[in-house]
Amino acid sequence: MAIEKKAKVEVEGKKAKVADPIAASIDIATQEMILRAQKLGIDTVFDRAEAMKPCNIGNQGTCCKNCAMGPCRLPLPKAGIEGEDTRKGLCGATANTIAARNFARMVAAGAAAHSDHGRCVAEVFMSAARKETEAYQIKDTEKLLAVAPHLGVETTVEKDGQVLDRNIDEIALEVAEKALNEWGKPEGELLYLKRAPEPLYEKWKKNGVLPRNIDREIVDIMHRTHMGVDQDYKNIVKQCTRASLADGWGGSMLATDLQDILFGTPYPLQSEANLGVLKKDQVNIVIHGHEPVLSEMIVATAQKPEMIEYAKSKGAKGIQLSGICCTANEILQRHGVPLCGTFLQQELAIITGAVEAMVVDVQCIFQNLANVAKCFHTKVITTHPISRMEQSNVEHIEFDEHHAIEDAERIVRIAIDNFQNRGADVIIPTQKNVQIAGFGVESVQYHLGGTFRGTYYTLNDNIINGRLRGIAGVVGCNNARTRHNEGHIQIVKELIKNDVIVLTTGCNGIACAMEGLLTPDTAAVFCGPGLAEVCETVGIPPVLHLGSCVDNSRILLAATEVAKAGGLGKDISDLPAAGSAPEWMSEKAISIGQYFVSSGVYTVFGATFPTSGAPVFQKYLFEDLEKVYGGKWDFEPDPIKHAHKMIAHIDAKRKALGIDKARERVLMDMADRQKLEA
Ligand code: BF8
Repeated sequence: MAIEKKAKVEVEGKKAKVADPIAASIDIATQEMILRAQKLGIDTVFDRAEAMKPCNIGNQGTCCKNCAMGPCRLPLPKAGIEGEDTRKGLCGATANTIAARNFARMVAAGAAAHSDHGRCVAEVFMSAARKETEAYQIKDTEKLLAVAPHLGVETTVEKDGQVLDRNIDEIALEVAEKALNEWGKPEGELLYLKRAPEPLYEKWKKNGVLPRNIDREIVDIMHRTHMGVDQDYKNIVKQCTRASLADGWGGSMLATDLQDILFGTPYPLQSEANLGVLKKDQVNIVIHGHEPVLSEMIVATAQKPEMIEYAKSKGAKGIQLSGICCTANEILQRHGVPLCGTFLQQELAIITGAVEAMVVDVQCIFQNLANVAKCFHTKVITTHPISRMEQSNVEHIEFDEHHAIEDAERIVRIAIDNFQNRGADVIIPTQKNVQIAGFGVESVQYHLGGTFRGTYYTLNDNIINGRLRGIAGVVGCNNARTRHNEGHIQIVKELIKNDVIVLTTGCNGIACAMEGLLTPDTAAVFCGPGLAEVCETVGIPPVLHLGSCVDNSRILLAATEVAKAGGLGKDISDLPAAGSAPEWMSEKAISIGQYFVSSGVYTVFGATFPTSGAPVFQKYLFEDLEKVYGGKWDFEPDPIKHAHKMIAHIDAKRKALGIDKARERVLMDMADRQKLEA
């Protein structure tokens, strides 16, 4: 089939500006596909970012469109603000109020996205616990038994004076009920909050931010940011904290735990990443989105011998599954399915001409996928009732856990049948890298912790003795307003060069995988001497991939384990640790940032920051919040400065803990060694 050139790089008949591929991405495969798209006259997000500039006032967070008297726009005066900030909207809302309301609505949307994903998993979990579906079973009973007590579910029973193990099916059912209840229970507080270090829980309690249930905190934000309600930015931020905690320590953490129980807790495995994972002679199915409930079924179906035979009967050598965004991270972590690319590469996968089907569920899906697919043979298949596309070439196969196997088989067959429609003009970039992924709280403990003590003590010991300077969580999206993957990679490389071990999730994890940073061999090339020594001894990469964005909850729990293991203070805010989202774009990132800050983590964002038009409010986020929760926000678009702000924070925490001298000794040892070698 010849490629039809339907999506033109044109705006109102005029040739639109197109992206310079090299300026748009650091990745050669991405550059190659941007150029190919331009040659074919197909626009991609990179070109659209050139053709359309963002609204400056919206970017600064000071455009209020919460009522029909507006939008009220409060630009920052060119000369800056001297004296009192007198800017206000028609109702009198100040720049602080408007920016805080907009910020809060981002938290609400982000928390809703993560938590609704969690709810969907909890519903499937309930079906599995009730044995209403053959497709899903309780796979990881060890994890079920570990999670149950945190939801107040007993794992043993007393009978005739004896303590006996409780029936697994009963435990699963009660876990399902207790978990689902967290979204809407009428009173009390979220059960998982007590998993946090005690001083942190006490801080939340003292400040009145313990979430009551997940849904309520999101609804509360929508109410208080309605026209004429909360007009005190500090009070609005308080609710941001509550809703974001309901995400990180609620909806996201439940999503992670229940997925692990249903699909298996990840353990390290080998895979590959980048567009080069697509196969010229196989049926390529790309899975994209966030919820792994259907993709788990597609993974199982695509491996069935009868499906592979069916693919062969249509002239293909087999079926190659790969993924984009966080559904990809989910099936990577548990099955080693390769990553096709990050958020910004979704259109580019189709532009190879090699994709038979792109199967999408929810979140981070470009509507333009359907337009790009029109130019090729690719079928775009939506699967989720809340996430459909208006374009007529999109097929909707609504997933239901009660007929999940049939849904998955139908989708895989559509892809196989489509193989014969593939055009001859297929270009698959050769770039791909090997990666070791599949880390989690359990495997980090196994590799870096004390096996016998069952804690993170050995990791702490390496931080105390200075081999490791500290820990960073580097996460989040790509943003077409910055060079694709440049911030991610420069920041991570600078951190590991300075002996900071990196925990990654989301598109940062994919970017690091594409760059080859997720292999133990990387340590000798890019790491400082201390981190290199630890990686070599233990056999781990310096960057540990912990999964999707809901799996940021794994970072919270890993930090909690470090705090509890001893020697590094008592709270997350005491740790030599920092967070980063170099190229964020999603509202989910704001919710994540807020729950990290409220859990005591210094969190730096790159790209842009959505409150820059309200300096007083921004100062509250960047400085004053630290006095409340021990964590604070920061913004730094320059990747190297960004990394060094994190390192400076880590060093300040080391000093406060009195372990800064240990690191100086380690460095002296290295210099001494070098002198000896000379
Ligand atoms: O949830 S990192 S671009 S894919 S939002 Fe989206 Fe951002 Fe990627 Fe995963 Ni997270």
